[in-house]
Amino acid sequence: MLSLEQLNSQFAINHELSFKQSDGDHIMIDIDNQYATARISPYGGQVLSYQPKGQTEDVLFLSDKAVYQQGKAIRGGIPICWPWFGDDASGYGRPAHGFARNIPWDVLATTHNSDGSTSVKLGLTSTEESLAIWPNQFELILDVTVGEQLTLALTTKNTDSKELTITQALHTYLKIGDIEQVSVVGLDEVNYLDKLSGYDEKVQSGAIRFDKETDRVYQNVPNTTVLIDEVLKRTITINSQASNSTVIWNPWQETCAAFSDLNADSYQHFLCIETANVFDDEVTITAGESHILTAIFDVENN
Ligand code: TA6
Repeated sequence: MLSLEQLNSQFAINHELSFKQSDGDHIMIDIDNQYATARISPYGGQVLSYQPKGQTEDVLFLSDKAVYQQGKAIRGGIPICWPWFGDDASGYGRPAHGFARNIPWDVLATTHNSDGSTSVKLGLTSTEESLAIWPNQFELILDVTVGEQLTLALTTKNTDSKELTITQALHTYLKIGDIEQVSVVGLDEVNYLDKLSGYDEKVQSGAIRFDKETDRVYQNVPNTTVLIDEVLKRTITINSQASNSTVIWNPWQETCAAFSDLNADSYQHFLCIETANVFDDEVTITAGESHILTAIFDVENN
């Protein structure tokens, strides 16, 4: 990993993008352009903040008890769950949601785009350590564009001589005014697996509202999911590409209390809407090929 000085010398963009030492031992990328402010952590390849200039609240939730230490996932923003989603099925005691969110990524490029938006390219490649827990050569690229919209494109390149299979999620924590005054539309009539009832298969009826712990994997999903926030008086539209699953998660009060990196009332102020390919929607990539998972976030005031 380059030093703070080297990063700023190589990648800073005058008055638009700079690198800062943050709490803990992480270096952050801070962006401030005509459209929005944002913060990206090269550790974990994780967008932590995105606030369009017309918004009084960040679009993303970031816990004020998040831990910024090597090996620990940062609680909030958009964690990258890769190359597996959920608990380690292998039983080797590998970290839940894969290893990409628990290690530093390289800064590959920063760009001031002609439309005034700002792009950042981060990369992760297989190493002896990764091969020891996941025997596949890979290159993982995250392209983030901060503008009128927030766009993330996660490219998995199979640089091995054999096919590889992944499950993945952009595990987005959206900041909300009150969990009991939001609704999610766009998943009506879609089948989902309910983690809280043994992954029973159910069918969504109408908009999703929340009055208890919710942990669902929607499958064969449409490309657009919408969050309507009656308190913050805004609508967040998520358009995805190459995503067949959407995970909807809120821990509610009891489960939330068990997280040391969340406050007791945090559950009231975030909802995870995750752009994913998980369980049956796993992705197999032949040698030399790539897969790109994309999510585009659009915010409008109501
Ligand atoms: O995406 C939902 C979920 O899998 C929940 O079951 C819960 O485990 C959540 O992710 C948080 O996981 P983490 O490993 O980030 O604490």
